[in-house]
Amino acid sequence: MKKTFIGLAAAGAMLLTLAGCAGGGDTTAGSSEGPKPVDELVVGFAQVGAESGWRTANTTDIQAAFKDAGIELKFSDAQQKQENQIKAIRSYIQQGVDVIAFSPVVETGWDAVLNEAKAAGIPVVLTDRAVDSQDDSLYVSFLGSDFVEEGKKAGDWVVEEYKDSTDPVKIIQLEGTTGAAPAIDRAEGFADVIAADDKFEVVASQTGDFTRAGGKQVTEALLKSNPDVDLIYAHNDDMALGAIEAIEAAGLTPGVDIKIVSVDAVKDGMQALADGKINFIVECSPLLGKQLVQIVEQINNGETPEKRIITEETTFDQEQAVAALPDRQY
Ligand code: GZL
Repeated sequence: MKKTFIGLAAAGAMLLTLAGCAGGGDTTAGSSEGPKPVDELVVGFAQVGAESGWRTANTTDIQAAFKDAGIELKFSDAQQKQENQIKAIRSYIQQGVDVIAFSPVVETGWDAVLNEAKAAGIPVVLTDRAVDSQDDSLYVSFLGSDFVEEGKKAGDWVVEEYKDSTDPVKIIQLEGTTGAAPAIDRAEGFADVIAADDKFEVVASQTGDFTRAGGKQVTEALLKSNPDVDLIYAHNDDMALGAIEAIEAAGLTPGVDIKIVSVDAVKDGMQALADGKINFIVECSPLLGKQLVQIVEQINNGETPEKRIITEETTFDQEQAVAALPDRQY
């Protein structure tokens, strides 16, 4: 699935428009007016929802970063519904904000509203998740993780963990929100790596929508039809934590009878990892606030931000989780 990024020329043209805009909207006084005072900037942020510990940490970090920068942040929670995010973006356009930022709940269906923002001369920044658009003039920058790489890191751990096993390794995959970039890409990266050996078999794969309740429900159902599963690959910690509840309810020991590999490394996931109920977690940092503020300030100054900014992140085994927990920010 091709994800494209803005050509620098188009980005530059959009930035010049903003630098002259009096608060976004349709007044384009050209770049002669220079940047607006930071305390007059207004940014509209359309958040996915509050579905997971990761999302809550992401929201908290972004709100704190804009408060510290003295930049007004208008915030909306779409409750994981694309139509609500589109409504919020349209509202920000109407209000004539200076920059719109959002984390697209799913990859497709954004061209119309992003073209409306472009027509209004309001630059758009993607945070966290990507859109799958053929039109590379619709956003200035995309700040977030490489989810394919995260899936590969999870797969690498599984291949290493079972390198001496000659028996089949049966895997249940708990997918994130259907159509969301992290769900699509984490599945792709993981599948690419475990394809190296046909002893690995994904016997079932189903969405738990990135929620703890979803992870528990799906795991309960899939354990009934796959009682001999060896490992669960969860696209996020919240679904892994739900799977732990289901595994324990089935009288089995998570991390031992059924191993679990997950993504995010939020505090509750790291605690389960330290407790031996999860075996490995690939970090996905939600701390995007400061970098998003920097992108907004660059836009305001008529500079061209990087079109793709990949967040830095690592991985944790059980021992590393014990050591890292005391200092975890989220
Ligand atoms: C990843 C983010 C995902 C997290 C989930 O960047 O979009 O959404 O992995 C969250 O926990 O719900």
